[in-house]
Amino acid sequence: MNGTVLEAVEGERVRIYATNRLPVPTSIHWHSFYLPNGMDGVAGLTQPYIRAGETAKYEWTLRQYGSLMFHSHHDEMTQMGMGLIGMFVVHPRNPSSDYRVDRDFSLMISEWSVKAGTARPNTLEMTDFNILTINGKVFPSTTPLVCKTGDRVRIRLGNLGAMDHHPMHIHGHHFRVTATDGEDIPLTAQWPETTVLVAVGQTRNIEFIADAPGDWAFHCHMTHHVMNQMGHEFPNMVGMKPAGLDEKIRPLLPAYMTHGFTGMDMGRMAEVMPYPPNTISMKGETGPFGDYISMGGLLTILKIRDGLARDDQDPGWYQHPPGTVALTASKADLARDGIDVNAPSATPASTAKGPSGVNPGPTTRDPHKRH
Ligand SMILES: [Cu+2]
Repeated sequence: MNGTVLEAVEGERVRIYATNRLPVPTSIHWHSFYLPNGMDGVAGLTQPYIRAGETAKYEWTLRQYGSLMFHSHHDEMTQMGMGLIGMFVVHPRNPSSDYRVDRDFSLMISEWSVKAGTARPNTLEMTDFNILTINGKVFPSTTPLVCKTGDRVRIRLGNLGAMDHHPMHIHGHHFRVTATDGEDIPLTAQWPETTVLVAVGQTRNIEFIADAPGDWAFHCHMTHHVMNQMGHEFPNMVGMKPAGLDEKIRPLLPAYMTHGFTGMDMGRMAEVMPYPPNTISMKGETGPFGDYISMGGLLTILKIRDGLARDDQDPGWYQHPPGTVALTASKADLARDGIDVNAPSATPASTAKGPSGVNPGPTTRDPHKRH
């Protein structure tokens, strides 16, 4: 069910048959819905179990619209941990003119514990989740959010992971949070943001005008949530040169890999050292400049293009207009702006004033810094 989106219209009477193909009992809870208590789907509390092989019937009239969710409400740690979750979008019966958008995306966030080389989520895990997904996929397998320049865009975010809240961050744009848990926020109560926290059990709608062509990252801002296969078992080697260490340890631990002495440049690491079978790469893919995009997990790309057709086609990488990409500074640039990259960074000599008189800060390039 992980990437499933059910859709209906406010005022409709829905009848949903839930067939249990598990070897154990289950139930389905309709999360944030107004409904009769007996349709709420809490196994044992509001209904008998749906036992293995049985089909239950849920039926009620939708008295609301919004971004809502559904999930197993029996043995949640196991069944939700195995992915029995989904989004349920109810559209308004009489949408106001300002409700309409050109693009409407639904992204369900969840998290899994899948140890390297294994094929099944560890549902006993309580804190250490290592695979974080959008609609059941990690970047670069996540679906890009394709928009035409000028489109009004809605992104519906839901989080039915076990433990982690996700500050979802957009690049190059500001949005407004327009709805929480299936209720609209009045226009007068909305404010601009670039990051919205989507806590476990919440939905958030965000809206913005896609006015800047390009490939814009949209991702969780927690740094290990844009990586895969993270774990606690590894020592911190940053700043240390572990020459030959991996080769000595690998006869004892075949998959052993030091996490680098300058950082975890795992994309490149993957090229020289294969992963164990049934294991996802730690990070992304090679981008348009031939360099690796060092993010996986909770990342998708907002691809905005001029004059795009209505149907969602991945237009490939953005072709930047000449002169609009941050490239290596030329000697002439540096000389013109009085930048001496070899000067000690703490002395006044290295902190040349920019044209505006604002101190531009240390000029030494930090290869690990990213926005
Ligand atoms: Cu996160």
